[in-house]
Amino acid sequence: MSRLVVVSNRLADPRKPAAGGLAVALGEALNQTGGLWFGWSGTVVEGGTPGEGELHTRQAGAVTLASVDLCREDHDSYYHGYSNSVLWPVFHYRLDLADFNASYIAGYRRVNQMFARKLLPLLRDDDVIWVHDYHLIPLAAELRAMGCKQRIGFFLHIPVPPPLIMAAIPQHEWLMRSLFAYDLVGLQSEADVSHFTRYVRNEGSAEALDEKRVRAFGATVVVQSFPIGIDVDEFTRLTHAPDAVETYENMRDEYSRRRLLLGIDRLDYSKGIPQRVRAFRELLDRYPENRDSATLIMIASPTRDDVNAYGDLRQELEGLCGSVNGDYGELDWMPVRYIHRMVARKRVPGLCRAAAVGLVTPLRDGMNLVAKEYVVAQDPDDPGVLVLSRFAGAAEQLKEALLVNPYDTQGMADSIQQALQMPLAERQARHQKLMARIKEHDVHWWRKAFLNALQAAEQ
Ligand code: GDG
Repeated sequence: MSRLVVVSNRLADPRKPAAGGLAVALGEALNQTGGLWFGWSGTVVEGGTPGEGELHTRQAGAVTLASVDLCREDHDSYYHGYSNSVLWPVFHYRLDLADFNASYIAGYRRVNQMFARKLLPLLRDDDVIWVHDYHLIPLAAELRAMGCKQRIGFFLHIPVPPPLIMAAIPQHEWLMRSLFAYDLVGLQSEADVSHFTRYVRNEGSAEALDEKRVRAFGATVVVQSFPIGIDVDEFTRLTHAPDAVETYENMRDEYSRRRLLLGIDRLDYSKGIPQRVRAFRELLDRYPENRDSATLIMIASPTRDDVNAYGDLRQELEGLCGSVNGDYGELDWMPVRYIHRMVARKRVPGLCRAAAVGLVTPLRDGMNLVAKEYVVAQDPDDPGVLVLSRFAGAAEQLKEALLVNPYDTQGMADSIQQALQMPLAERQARHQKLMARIKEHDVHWWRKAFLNALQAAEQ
């Protein structure tokens, strides 16, 4: 069996439970092959030299963790700049929030080149390399330029935008051409595959060789969707562990007369959080029977605070929550409970189980794992209802959720009302179907499907 090498912006120690489903699933594969995980150490060196960073290696069981530091200038232009102020907003269709500062691209290239330079000497001839996400799109091209012949696959965790949105990025052609240095490009959904192929047809004069192989820019790549899943067994275990049970019971007792609606996201503008509060306000307005009853718990954990658009979002959300509470709150009932902190992972399933409605309403999302976690945490005998944005990658799979358009405030309020009123038999039937699909396509399926396709991709 070839050794697996995983490359991602950040590393996680796969043995630590806080690492999350993805890290655990990758860790499992790395452990089987005695693998290597390579990425940024998380350390920013003030005043360091651009394009240079110290390499640290340590052993975590059978896995070698190799990481490099970034100097301040590289970090700001590669990470905050090109990755999170250009690629993240544009790939989520938010041209209005993109900051096309011309200096960012140099840092992005420099860090990808440095990653390639530091990784190359650590590689063995029969390694299989799996690169993750938008921070590292040009990594394979940089590795190939240095003579790397190993199989390299890429998985993009965020959406691929339609061609004309992609074309707004000044370096769009270079980025898309870079993807053709991989042997396999994995995307979250069929919509993403279709955007990718349409782009290369328009801009790269692609010929599709068969269903999955695309030839453009003088190279051939296999492009396929691999919808990412969660670790269902692990999340089920967490749901029945004492911390989650305690959280569930506390919530149930505290809100015994009330119905809980839950949102859990990073406080990111792609997640449609203000739209959700507006729909909730509309629910209280149009369906007054929910006043003094329906309570929206919104956990919006801090993220990328240094990027301007995130501060603006926080302010907008605080204003919205304050106004709903001011207009509808009673002495003993606050309609919105907004928490701008990270909740401990072990409490998340308990919160999900206590909520009659799970609100997952992104404006655009690669997949959205919270949707799957919410379903898995439910009591199958008395399950809650998932209200899911049609613009989440997960909507391609989770058809039995109530699919909503987060831009349509009234429509979303109506769907939330429908969820709150749904008869038990219908809730059970929908939950059963959702569960079956989430189980079948869990994170282990995802990892195996990707790695099998990478092995099979002709070089
Ligand atoms: C990217 C793509 C794609 C959230 N708040 C708290 C907390 N979380 C956990 C959730 C879930 C994870 O973080 C978020 O996963 P998502 O999939 O929803 O979103 P992104 O972070 O944007 O991830 C996305 C994913 O990559 C995988 O490919 O699905 O589309 O954008 O597990 O539960 N966890 C804890 N406290 C919180 O407050 N402990």
